[in-house]
Amino acid sequence: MTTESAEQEAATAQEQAGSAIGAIDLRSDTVTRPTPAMRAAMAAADVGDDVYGEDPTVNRLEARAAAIFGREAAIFVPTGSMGNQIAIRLHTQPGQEVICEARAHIVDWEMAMVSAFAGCMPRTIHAERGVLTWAQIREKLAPAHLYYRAQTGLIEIENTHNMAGGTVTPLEVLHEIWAGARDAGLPVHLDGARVFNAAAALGVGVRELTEGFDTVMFCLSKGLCAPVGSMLVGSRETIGRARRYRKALGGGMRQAGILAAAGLIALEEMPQRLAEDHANARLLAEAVAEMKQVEMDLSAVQTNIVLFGLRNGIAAGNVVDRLQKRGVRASAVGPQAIRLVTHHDVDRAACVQAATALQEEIARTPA
Ligand code: TLP
Repeated sequence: MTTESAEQEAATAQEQAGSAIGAIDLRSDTVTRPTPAMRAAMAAADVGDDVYGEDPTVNRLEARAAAIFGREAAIFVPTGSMGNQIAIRLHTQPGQEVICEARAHIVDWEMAMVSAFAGCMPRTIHAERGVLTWAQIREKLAPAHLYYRAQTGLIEIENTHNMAGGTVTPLEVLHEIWAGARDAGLPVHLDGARVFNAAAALGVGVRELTEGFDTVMFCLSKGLCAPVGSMLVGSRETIGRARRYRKALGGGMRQAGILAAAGLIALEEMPQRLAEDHANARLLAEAVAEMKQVEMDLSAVQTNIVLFGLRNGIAAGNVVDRLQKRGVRASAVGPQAIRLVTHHDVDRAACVQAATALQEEIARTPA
């Protein structure tokens, strides 16, 4: 077989399989691939055994993350889920409650580890657009004098809020939560998987946006394009204890500097371009918002996520299947709900193309 026909065959197979490669992949910003600069840095990374604390590139990444967030320490973890679960375990005792929003990632997508690992129960609150307020949280605090009631151990906030559609919790709302939690003597953890998106949308720095949290988890592997990795930042004492839990969960990586090298570029160079993703999300949202088959609140589209409902019994799965045949990938996140996520690997032209495909396929899909 000639090289040309082998390539042709691979391309056809890929097309038939609906492969993400070559498609306009709006399923998530987790699909971003490392940039050429990241690949070069990974190849050249200086490494050592990080379980011995001897990987210079991991140490550099942790120091930079701590400095950027204005904290004493940071730890590199393989995933955002692991970072969140370590934090929850750190702040709580088995038998306590964790107050969080009803659609929080720690509830829906972290394999019940709040219960299985920390031994706690999520005490959920449905908040409009996923934005929890101190007034709502205060109502759910377990009164400390009731010895026969599970006690509140932790408050958890997600900013941006993924399943509410990438919505942003503003700084003044956070200030109230931080002050209330401090008065109540409760720790607050941030699932900041996309905190750089929140910061870009609000026009504030991540340090200011997170200063009142006891711990912050953020992902390098989503819109910031690193292939793998998240960070947990906090006090020296807290992060010291986090190292034990990371190891317990099997997250003690060895020459992890290969990954941290990409993480450093993600942290230093990629946040600056997130506004582009937000503008592209806006373009997609505006393309479908006015359709009679679509239910969407445009003002809830604040960052790189577009979440919308379908009316008239149109199944999200059917729309997603039709889009895939046209080389556009989207996620059905409910029987009649679709999520689109913009990122580095889909440029403006791709989003324009996706917007047309969306309009046509939503209009054509029968109920
Ligand atoms: N989110 C993924 C899926 O798990 C839903 C996605 O495609 O959006 N916190 C938040 C708010 C997240 O959105 C995610 C991943 C995580 C934590 C977990 O990160 P990883 O995937 O690194 O464990």
